[in-house]
Amino acid sequence: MHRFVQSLRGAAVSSIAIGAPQTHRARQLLVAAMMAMTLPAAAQVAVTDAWVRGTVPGQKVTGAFMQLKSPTDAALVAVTSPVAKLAEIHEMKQDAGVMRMRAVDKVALPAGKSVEFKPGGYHVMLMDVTGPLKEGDTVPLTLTVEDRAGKKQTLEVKARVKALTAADLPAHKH
Ligand SMILES: [Cu+2]
Repeated sequence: MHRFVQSLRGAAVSSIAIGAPQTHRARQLLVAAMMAMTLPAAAQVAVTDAWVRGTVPGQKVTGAFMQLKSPTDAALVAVTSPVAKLAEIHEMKQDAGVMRMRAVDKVALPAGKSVEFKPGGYHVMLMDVTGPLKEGDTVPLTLTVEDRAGKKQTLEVKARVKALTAADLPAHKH
């Protein structure tokens, strides 16, 4: 009986002894793999102050705004969000004295320069919004950024919904 317990204990100890380094090694490999995947992205574009303008029931269109800063020359080429069936990158500017917005294929993110998406300028137009967005809600956005070599990376961003009146988004004219 005593021997049986001894051998059991021995087995348990040896399995821990074998198990621990394996787990540790597996973790190291996992961390290495994760770093290999996320390092280029982490060194990529910083997104700050991401927010979405709130909507009222029935409102299908709103804007998302943020600041983007890339350490290397890059461009924002696409945005998607689960709250909108379609998201476009828009630019708003004066055209013969009238403020107009138009969809653009990409927005250049020059190295080290902060590029602002704001009401009256570049913005992400969320269209066919699936439901009302209330102040304090979080809207996930997936940004696709392309580097100069044409390599694409995606960034997950959580944008906070601000009240409808938070900033004035000029009338939507296309
Ligand atoms: Cu727009």
